[in-house]
Amino acid sequence: MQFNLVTKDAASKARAGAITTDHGTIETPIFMPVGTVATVKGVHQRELEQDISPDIILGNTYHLYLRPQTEILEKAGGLHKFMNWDRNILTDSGGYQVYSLSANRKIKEEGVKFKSHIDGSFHMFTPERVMEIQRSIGADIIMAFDECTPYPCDYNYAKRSMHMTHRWLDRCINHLEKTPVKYGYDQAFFPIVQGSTYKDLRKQSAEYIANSGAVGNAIGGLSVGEPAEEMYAMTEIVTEILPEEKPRYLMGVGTPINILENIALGVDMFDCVMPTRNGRNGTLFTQHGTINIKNKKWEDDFSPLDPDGTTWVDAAYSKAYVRHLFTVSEALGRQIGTLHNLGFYMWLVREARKHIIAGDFYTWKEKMVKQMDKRL
Ligand code: PRF
Repeated sequence: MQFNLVTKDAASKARAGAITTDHGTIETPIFMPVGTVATVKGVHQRELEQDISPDIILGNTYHLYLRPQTEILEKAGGLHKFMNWDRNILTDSGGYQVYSLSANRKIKEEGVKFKSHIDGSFHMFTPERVMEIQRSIGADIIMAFDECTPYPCDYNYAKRSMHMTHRWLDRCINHLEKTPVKYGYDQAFFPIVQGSTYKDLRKQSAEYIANSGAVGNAIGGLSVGEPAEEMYAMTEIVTEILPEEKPRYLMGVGTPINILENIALGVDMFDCVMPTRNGRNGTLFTQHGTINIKNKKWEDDFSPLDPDGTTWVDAAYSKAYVRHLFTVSEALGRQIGTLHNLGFYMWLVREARKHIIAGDFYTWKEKMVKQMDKRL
């Protein structure tokens, strides 16, 4: 994996860059649509490739390990072939899903024992096991096994957890060296900064992660319920320390405003279920604010779904029609909502990149944040 910094913004810490892997080039800043179980929910591959066209999507180790299971993915020749996606994929390690999804879990130094949210069966994730699973899935970027602390989190717990995440990182790196790739192409490994909302812990963790010498670095443990200002403060501390010449990935963030604010703080990569999940329940993001398309007020509004939108659904369907589809619970409504939101998120990060390169990112960002902060 290679990262080229193209432009640094003068008025903020925003950067435009390009990551290149064996599955192509990813222009940053980037938003990665979430494809948890080998599908970006509600989107055909042709629509994903042609209408949304992200350079990279995300998959989840936890889900793919439980279903279809690693054995099937190996037989398929890896996740790219299984789902017919030949651009980049990143897999999260399960270090978050285990805590947020499994029915119960026991966290120990050795790893995490958890009960499947699907059939109640017991499983054990260790840093070593998670590296092996991610080799079998075969994503282009794979993540360290970490513990994402909840919010709020008491200082002593956060400190102990952070140190364990650091020890787990060393085990991941050791084991990865001994575990060859399965499908002939390279897999880049990203470690994850933790430390909850404590400045000294964030600083210590960022230093540890920076020293691990990885090709890219991630920031975890944020957007877990803390106020946005606290998230931005933590991002700022961490991006001051993480090496400038390597991509920075802020995990599970966030709203369109969160994304622009964190780009301004030097983050290059984002993922979040928000555009897809909210798209399925009728919450649509636009340049001028957020719409609940199920609202009665759209009942006879025959104007385009999003007059400023760049995805074909934005001009092809009216608000009244999409509202109707949600009212009658038709799958097409959820599909249109998903395409609109993913199209909007991709537009937003591509536009951010253009403005970084043009040199007016900061003023554009300020304007966008103001106009998006509305409910329509
Ligand atoms: N760790 C991992 N994945 C994550 C997170 C984390 O802290 C978050 C936190 N927002 C989202 N996804 N491994």
